[in-house]
Amino acid sequence: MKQYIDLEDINNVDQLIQQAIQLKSDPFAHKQLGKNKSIGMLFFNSSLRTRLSTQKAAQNLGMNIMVMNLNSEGWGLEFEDGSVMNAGTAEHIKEAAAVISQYVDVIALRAFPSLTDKVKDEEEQIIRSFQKYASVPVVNMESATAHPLQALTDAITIQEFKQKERPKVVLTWAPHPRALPHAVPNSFAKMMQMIDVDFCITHPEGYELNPKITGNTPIVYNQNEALKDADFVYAKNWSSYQDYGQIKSTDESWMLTLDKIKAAKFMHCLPVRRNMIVADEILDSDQSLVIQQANNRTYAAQAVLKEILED
Ligand code: AN0
Ligand code: CP
Repeated sequence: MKQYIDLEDINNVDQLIQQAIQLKSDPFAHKQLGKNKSIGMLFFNSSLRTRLSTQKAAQNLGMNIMVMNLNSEGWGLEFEDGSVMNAGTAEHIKEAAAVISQYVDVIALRAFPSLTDKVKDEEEQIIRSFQKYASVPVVNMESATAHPLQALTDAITIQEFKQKERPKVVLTWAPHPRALPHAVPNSFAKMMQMIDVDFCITHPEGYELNPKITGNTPIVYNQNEALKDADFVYAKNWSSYQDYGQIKSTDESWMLTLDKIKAAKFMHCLPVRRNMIVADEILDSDQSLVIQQANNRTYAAQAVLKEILED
């Protein structure tokens, strides 16, 4: 693997899932692979899981780790080509990416969308600029439109817990007080199209994701109908894609309860707002996989870093 910007960078998804499960059973088997190699983890936004699990994954492979919160600790970065830098930004991405590439062997990056400018967000300027000006592989730790490490984690978790060959998986929108990105549902939907599951999406009207991403995936506006006979229920809030970044509904009847999901397993990428997205009764029950899911973040990242180091 040359980079992990999005799910298209995966050569063989089933093999990568199996590799992650293998690494989970023997995390230190490749401790020599990353010897004298470094990863630079650069954050423009908050993180708990991505930061710690990717760090742990790199550590398991014997790598050295450098972490930097670029927004608060670095110089203000300029991304526009040819700009006269007489305002807020102090350093151009051309120098920054080239310099960082001399210190590390892999750059991992988190940069959320503005949610105000759809065109700009979809250009993925930050991660694409790093890809362009860095001379080392770039790993996406959640960009404006994609969270491929999370999606790989989700596929691993479904593989581990499925009880039938082709389980029914439902992605459901759920209410949230703040406008959230589309990265997690985008990547989850794409991943579900790559593995053998019976997949549908449910959300209130007006919450359609990018149709280029949802493709032929069935969209059901009636949540209860969508949830019928589900094996896995994946909850996530996102803001409107059509009316970009807007909150069109906070309808609390979309919150997940045990009564709604019946015997299905519950998944969420975390962090989750309790009794907003999902009731305590689910998160505190054995049906919730969120903790096991978060554990798999380590092995998803480790499988990806291993392939990058081997390449
Ligand atoms: C972020 C999101 O929805 O993209 C990160 C999730 C992994 N969530 C929040 O901002 C709450
Ligand atoms: N799921 C996830 O990416 O969590 P963090 O935002 O805490 O990294």
